Amino acid sequence: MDRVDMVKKLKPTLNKKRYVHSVGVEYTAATLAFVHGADVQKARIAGLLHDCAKCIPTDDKLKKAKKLGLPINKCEKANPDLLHGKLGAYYAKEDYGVKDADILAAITNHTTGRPGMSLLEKIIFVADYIEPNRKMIRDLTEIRREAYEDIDKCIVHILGNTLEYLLYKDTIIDDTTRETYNYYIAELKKKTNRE
Ligand code: DGI
Ligand code: FE
Ligand code: FE
Repeated sequence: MDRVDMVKKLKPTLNKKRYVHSVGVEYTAATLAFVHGADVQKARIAGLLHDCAKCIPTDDKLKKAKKLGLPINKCEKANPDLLHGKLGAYYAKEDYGVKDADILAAITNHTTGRPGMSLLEKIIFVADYIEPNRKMIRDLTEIRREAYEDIDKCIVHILGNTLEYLLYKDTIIDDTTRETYNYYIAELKKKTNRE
């Protein structure tokens, strides 16, 4: 499916703010792919579609994930909005004809990240957070600079701030979010030890 057809399908499933955000993630992911040497077209598709399941009502997210037999952890059960990545990858494949496993993984893992992300997964995780339509959040100027200069450092910064925010909100935190944070802290340490 080409971009025009994807947009035709995607637009009516999202509210205006979410559509504008998706296009923002698409072109931000393209710029990151340029800088870091990833496939620009893949980055665009993953960025455009990453939130394609976001606007499904919360209860329906859980119902659909169950019906599809997707793995659902405790945190996702308590907070089914977290399932929009997994569901999004399913729709990207079934409704938008995306076959590329790396694009599907980038959509699946864009909210929590995961230890050992591919470059494309990192790009979508970061682009989601820094795209220009995001309201100004703490450290965003610095995080945007890190995104282009040291993407692993940027990931640690994003996850650190996200974990702090989630702790402050006193909501349940997905194990993967913490595991990803710890993994990339260790990666940064390895890098500085080598220098
Ligand atoms: O879909 P977006 O809003 O563009 O961004 P996203 O997919 O990163 O989702 C952001 C939301 O997910 C934000 O409200 C924080 C929340 N989130 C991220 N990790 C966790 C989490 N919420 C819980 N409860 N637990 C997590 O580990
Ligand atoms: Fe999302
Ligand atoms: Fe998003």
